[in-house]
Amino acid sequence: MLELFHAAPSYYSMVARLALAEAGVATISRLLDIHIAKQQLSDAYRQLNPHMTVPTLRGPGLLLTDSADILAFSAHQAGANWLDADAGLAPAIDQVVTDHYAISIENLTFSKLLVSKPLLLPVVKRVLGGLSRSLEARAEQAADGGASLRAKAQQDRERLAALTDVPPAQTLKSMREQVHAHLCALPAPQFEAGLFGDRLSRADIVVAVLLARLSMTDELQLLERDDIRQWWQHFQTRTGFQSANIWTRFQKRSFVQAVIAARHTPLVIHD
Ligand SMILES: N[C@@H](CCC(=O)N[C@@H](CS)C(=O)NCC(=O)O)C(=O)O
Repeated sequence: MLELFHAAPSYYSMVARLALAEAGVATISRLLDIHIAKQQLSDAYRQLNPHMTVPTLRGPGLLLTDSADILAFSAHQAGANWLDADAGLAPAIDQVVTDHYAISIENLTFSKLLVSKPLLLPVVKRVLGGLSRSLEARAEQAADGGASLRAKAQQDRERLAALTDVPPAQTLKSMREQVHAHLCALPAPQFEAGLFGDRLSRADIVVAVLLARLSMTDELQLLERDDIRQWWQHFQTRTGFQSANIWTRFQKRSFVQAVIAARHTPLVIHD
């Protein structure tokens, strides 16, 4: 049986959850608290996923540590049920997926948050600054030399720089432009079908999760196309979508429940 290590509110976990659900791949849910207990930074999880991010998919002879790989795995499992199997459509589907992954969801989400709540900036600075210092300190003591911890510390410094070197309003403006261009370039879907035809593809998965995030951050006005709006309305009624716990708004209660549930996740990573 496959195990999916993920976090309830995490964007890339949602990509993995939706892809696996729509492809009909069953997994055991292993919830992590990446916000408060920061279980992704534990040594146990680091051995599984050196990037210390969610999602991770593990099974017999399988270890995928990036949502794009889990998405590709799901497409492979779905076979002819997804349009990725159609060689003629593959380049166009790839293009949508590549353009999607070129969007920094973190910059979009955080710049919006900081524009709406500027008083949070010192808190974000303190948290990210503290994190990189503690990762560096752990790297000094790490039995394996601590390369992955140093890389993560560097990533946190870069995250901080992205939020502080450029005013959040300016970041938000350029993120809006990028997302708007991405949505404008999507193909014209048929109603009640996939973006590329009569079945789903990896493109449907990433666009659905992106629209869910736009909805959660109150940025859905970036979607000006009626055809994609209709596709999105219908997509949300799918059983796969409903079972994948895709957040279209911030769910305070679910957030707390997931944090509590994550305490019971066995983080003994090695069998
Ligand atoms: N490229 C990775 C990015 C994963 C990622 O950044 N996940 C976020 C949650 S959406 C995370 O784990 N953040 C916690 C951290 O970086 O410490 C993927 O697509 O899986």
